[in-house]
Amino acid sequence: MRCRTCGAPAAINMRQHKLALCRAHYVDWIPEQTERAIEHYRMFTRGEKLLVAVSGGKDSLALWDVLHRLGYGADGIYIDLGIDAGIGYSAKSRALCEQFASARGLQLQVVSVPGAYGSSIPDVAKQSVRGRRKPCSVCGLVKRHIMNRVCREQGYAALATGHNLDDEAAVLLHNAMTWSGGYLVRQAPVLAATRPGLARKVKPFCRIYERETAAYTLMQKIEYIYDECPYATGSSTLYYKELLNRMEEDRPGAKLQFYLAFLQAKDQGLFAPGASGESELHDCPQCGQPTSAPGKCAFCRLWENIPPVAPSPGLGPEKEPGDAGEETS
Ligand code: Q46
Ligand code: ZN
Ligand code: ZN
Repeated sequence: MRCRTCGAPAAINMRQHKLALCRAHYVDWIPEQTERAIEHYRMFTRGEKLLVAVSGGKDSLALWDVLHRLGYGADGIYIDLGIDAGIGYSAKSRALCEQFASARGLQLQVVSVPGAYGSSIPDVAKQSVRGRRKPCSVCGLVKRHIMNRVCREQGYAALATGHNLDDEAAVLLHNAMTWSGGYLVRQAPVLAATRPGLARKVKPFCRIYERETAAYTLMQKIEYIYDECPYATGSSTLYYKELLNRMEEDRPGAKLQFYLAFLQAKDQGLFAPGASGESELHDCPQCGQPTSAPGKCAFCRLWENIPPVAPSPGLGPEKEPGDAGEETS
C-alpha cells in the first residue's frame, strides 16, 4: 500500500476514506481535517482563547497538539479526580498532561477535586445519598461544573473536548435506542453558550475516527495513559462502540455516515422546536452557575451530603478554577 500523496510506503490505510498515507502526510492530514470541521461548524476563530479539557488520554492530548500546531491559542485544564484504583490512575494521567504541556511550553491548569473540595470522586460517590450514585455520574457532574466555572471566570471563549467520532456515534446510538429526545437535540459539534455563565462547548474531532486519533498520537510520539479509567469498564458506551465497530467492519464508513446523516436530519427539522424538553435555567443561589434544578444546583447539593473534610491550605471551592456542560449541574 502506497501513500496517495507521495507514493512512499503507507503508514495507515483508512478504508472508510479510501485513503492510504505515509507518516509525514498523515500527521498533516489530521490537522487539515480538524481545521475543516472547526470552520464547517463555526466552532471558534483564531482570535478566541480556548480551554482544552485534557485527561491524559490519547484523544484529548492529540486535540491539544493539533490545535497548537494549527496556531490556536489553547490552554489546557486537567481535573484530578483522585482516582487511584491500585494503579495510581489520576497521578499518572496528571503527570502525562504536565509533561505534555511543559514540553511544548503550554499553559495547563490543574484542579484537584480532593484538594479543593476535600474528597475524591470515588469517595463522594460512596458517601452521596447512601452510596447510590455511580462514580461516573458524580464525575460527569463535577467535571462539567468545574470546567464551566473556569471558562466563565477566566474569560475563555470555548471549551474544547477530545470527543471523537466513535464517542459521538456510540452516544447517538445509545440515545436513539431509547429515543431520548432531549439528549438527541443537544448532541452537536458545537453547543452554543445560550445564556451568560454558560461556556460554549466544541468537539473539533467529532468527524475523526478513534483509530485515527490513536494512530496520530503514535506517529507524533505523544505519551498518553494506556489504562482506561477503572470505572469505564462495562459502560454502555463501550458496548455501543463494539456494535458500531462490527458494522464498520462490514461497511467501512458506516459510523461516519450514521453521525453525519443524523446532523443533517437535525438541520432539516427532524425535531420540533422545543423538543429538547429543557427547562428554563436560572443561576444557582449558592455558586452562581446556571442550573435547571429548582433552588441550588446539583453540584452544590452533592457536596451538602458529604461530611466536611478540611481542605488543603490555600485551596477552596470558589478560588479554584474548572468540561463545561450546556447546563452545568
Ligand atoms: S473518568 Fe469519570 Fe470517565 Fe472515570 S469515573 Fe467515569 S466519567 S470513566 S470519562
Ligand atoms: Zn506521503
Ligand atoms: Zn450551585
